[in-house]
Amino acid sequence: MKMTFRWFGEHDDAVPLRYIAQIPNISGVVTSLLDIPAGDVWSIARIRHMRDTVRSAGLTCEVIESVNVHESIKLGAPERDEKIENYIKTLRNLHEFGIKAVCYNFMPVLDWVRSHLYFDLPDGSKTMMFSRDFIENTTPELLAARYAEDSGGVALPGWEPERLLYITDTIARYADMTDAQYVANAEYFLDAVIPYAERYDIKMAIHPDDPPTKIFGLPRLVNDADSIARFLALHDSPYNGLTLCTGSLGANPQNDVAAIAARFTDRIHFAHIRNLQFVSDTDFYESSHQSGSLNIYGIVRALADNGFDGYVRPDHGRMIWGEADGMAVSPMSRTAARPGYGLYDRALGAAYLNGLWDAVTRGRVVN
Ligand SMILES: [Mn+2]
Repeated sequence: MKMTFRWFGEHDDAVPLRYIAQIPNISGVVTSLLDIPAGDVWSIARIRHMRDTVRSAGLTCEVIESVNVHESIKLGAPERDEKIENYIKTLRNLHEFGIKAVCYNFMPVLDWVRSHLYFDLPDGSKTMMFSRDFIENTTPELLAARYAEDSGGVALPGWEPERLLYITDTIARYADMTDAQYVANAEYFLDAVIPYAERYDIKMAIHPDDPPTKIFGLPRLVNDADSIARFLALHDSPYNGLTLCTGSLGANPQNDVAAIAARFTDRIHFAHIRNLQFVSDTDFYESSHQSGSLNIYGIVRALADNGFDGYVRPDHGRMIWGEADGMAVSPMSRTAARPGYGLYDRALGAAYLNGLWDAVTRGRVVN
């Protein structure tokens, strides 16, 4: 298990790399080039600068989250071949700088969805929340506007301005698409890309749908054990793998996340581990890594028992210790901490996960 931490880049993250490097047992950061539009090639120069910046803090840069998939690929539109070619060129360039895994998702139009970015908990912390009723009574456009206002103008990954400009039109293009067509479009992408992932030794790790249920009538691809098995079989290679996102999969109370972790360990290359607290069958808020509805111990143990040797990062945390109140983590920082991505609660999460891993593996021969 290699413990990592998500970092959004030198101009896009309030948390400095040197603080991340002080978290016990952290080996590297998971990062991206957020300003490069989906479908464009990541240049050698940009990747080198990203890698060197991370290394200068004594951290490794081996996992990218994300290289986004252009909408035409998800739609099966004619320009997809050119965009897939660009995706492969990006993988080739990432390979030159030692990238070992790429997290990506195949969610139509919208990335992750929450109803609240800063929901107040009784202890004074703030956290993200999902209310099914709220989502069913809003529109994607209203939600995007709400996010922009709540996040103080920070471009949220998955809700980048260039994506939002076309949100209404793009959603309309999915109106007649069946789930079977959507699966076929994913298969087309995998058949083209995975042979190159093998050549460049980059493990592709799809992120499950977040939340794991239909949103605004859009198709869904990866959200429970059956759909994970179906997806991995579309192109049967160790390089066609999964990001185990416990909070995404766990948002469906029917999903046994520990059982999913155990069943697919050899195809899990990256794990996002976080907890959530259900307030009803459909609604939840993101709780601390230790306290919540999910059995994080059982999930970590399932990974350890099955020989997991991939990357892990603590996932979303609450905003604690004043982080959401405008208290800058770094005096040099130009941006506020992103919802879910403050320093403190994620660092506590990493410490908890490290402790669990130690407790279940000490004295055993594991990776
Ligand atoms: Mn995740």
